[in-house]
Amino acid sequence: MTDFNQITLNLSEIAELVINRPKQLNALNSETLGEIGQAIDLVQADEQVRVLIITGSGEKSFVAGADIKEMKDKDPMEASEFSQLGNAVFQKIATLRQPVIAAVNGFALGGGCELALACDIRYASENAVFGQPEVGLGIIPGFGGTQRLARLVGHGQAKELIFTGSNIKAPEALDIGLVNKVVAPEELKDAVTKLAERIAKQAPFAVENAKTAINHGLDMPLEQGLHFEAISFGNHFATEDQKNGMTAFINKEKTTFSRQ
Ligand code: DAK
Repeated sequence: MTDFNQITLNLSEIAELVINRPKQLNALNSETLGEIGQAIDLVQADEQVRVLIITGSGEKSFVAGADIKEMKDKDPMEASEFSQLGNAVFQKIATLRQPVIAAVNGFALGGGCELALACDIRYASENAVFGQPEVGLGIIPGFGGTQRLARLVGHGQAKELIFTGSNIKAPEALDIGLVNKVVAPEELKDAVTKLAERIAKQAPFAVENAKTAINHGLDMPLEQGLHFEAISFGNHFATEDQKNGMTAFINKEKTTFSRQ
């Protein structure tokens, strides 16, 4: 366990980062964002970590957005710096070499929805609520919401959510593809852990490179993406994991992977 003020980080094969401001419904202030950034650097550098789970503390909220009390009196320059800090931290999550799963255990509003969007996979509890309420506060989503939401659910659904500032519940989030799965609140931890364990059993380089290829491909024309995939595919044939994985299949044996 690494010590922070606003978050908890547990580094192990399946690492967990908990945003720990339950009285403020885990709203993100500058300190929380800074600590999340530091935690992501630690995860990135830790060889043992195969998957990162991000969740909020308490039963009510994943993250209820950026901290409105801290944000209220910012001038345009400070607001832009705050947005850049948030974007840099969320981009670190999106490009972290390991897969990141959001365990959305309640409100995921504004910056909270954007935090979930920066993760690779989202599982939600039945009581989760998603929304981008920023236009009702006189601002627009500032931590990637206008970009990542449209890429994930399509621009029509993203525009409806962002223009109306409406909240949607977990089943609707599932319908539009905002989350991968919805489970009862008491089952969320278990469901996310099982998913993480399944990912952690696969060849780590292959999982990491698949993440990179998918992410890069989203920003490229198909032809370029396919070229990127082919180069990356070839690189795996210089790894022990490829040799062990294929040999084990042919010999009808199980194998464990070493990230080599
Ligand atoms: N910020 C600060 N405090 C918050 C908060 C937030 N986002 N959300 C909740 N809290 C605090 C409440 O003020 C309250 O504190 P006390 O009054 O007890 O001191 C405590 O958490 C419990 O909240 P409630 O009493 O309101 O609890 P309820 O169950 O009645 O309602 C709620 C829960 C989630 C529906 C409600 O709290 C709510 O509507 N919260 C605000 C949700 C929201 O609007 N989130 C989006 C925030 S805006 C940008 C950078 C970033 C962003 C935009 C631009 N640039 C710089 C360009 C991102 C913006 C956002 O995320």
